[in-house]
Amino acid sequence: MSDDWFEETLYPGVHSRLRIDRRLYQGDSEHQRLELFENDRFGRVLTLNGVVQTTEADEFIYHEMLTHVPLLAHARPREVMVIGGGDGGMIEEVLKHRAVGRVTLVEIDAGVIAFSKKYLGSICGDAFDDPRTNIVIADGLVHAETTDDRYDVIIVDSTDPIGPGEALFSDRFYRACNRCLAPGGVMVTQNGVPFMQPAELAKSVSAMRALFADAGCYLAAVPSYMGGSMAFGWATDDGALRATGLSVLQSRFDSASIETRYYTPAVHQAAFALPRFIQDLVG
Ligand code: AG3
Repeated sequence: MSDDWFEETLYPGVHSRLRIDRRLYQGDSEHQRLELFENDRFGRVLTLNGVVQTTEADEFIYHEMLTHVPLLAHARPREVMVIGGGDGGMIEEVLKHRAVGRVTLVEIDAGVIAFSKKYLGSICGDAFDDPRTNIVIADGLVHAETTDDRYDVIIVDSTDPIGPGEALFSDRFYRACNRCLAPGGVMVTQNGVPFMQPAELAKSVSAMRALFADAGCYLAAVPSYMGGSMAFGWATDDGALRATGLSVLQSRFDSASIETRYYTPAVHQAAFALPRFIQDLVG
């Protein structure tokens, strides 16, 4: 048995380790340090700058909850933008919605896309080559501030707010997303694990609240992001979207005929129920 371990040092005072059963890649892209290894429980594990980004075994939870929740809450999502998400898992899930005409992936690091095509086929499938996929290699903040496109759904699939991901948690970034969101559109964000990163969630949601009529978060526990449930930011000018009823969600889900392993309409609704300490963080 291997005695080689990957140690995540994201949180001061609390590190977590995954055994490296097979080391597949280690190197530096233009923007960050990239590592890929196999763990017998999680399958292939992608890390950027020492932080677990996605694993073959549990990526479905994260990617399904950041796609199907906004896409099914919205009555008619045609134009979708994913910021970050260079592993392709998010666009792969978005493309399952036939109603979506185009998904624009704005990734700062072309190296992550090339790498994922080569090593993470089980996560991205053929999504990068889909005719509805539009890949833009750019800083997400700059793209959101300057694009003439308007999006029905914006999904922020970022790293944590350290290094290249930091700008994607700023007031300026949320303002830019608000600008390029179509009327009735919704933005969702990766907002960290509230038990471990409470201040980050509080800051993001309060920044969103200043710009959008409705802002808050919903939750899902993703095992490889240690520390309990992860929070996903929710921001829209249409306050009715978060209250989309179960029967409406069910009929949209049925007609989309998408197979999921985590998402169900009931899970969608329940994900907005917040434990008291998280409710207190988001006001
Ligand atoms: N990006 C989100 C990783 C966040 C990990 N953070 C944490 N454990 N607090 C995932 C990219 C997958 N497409």
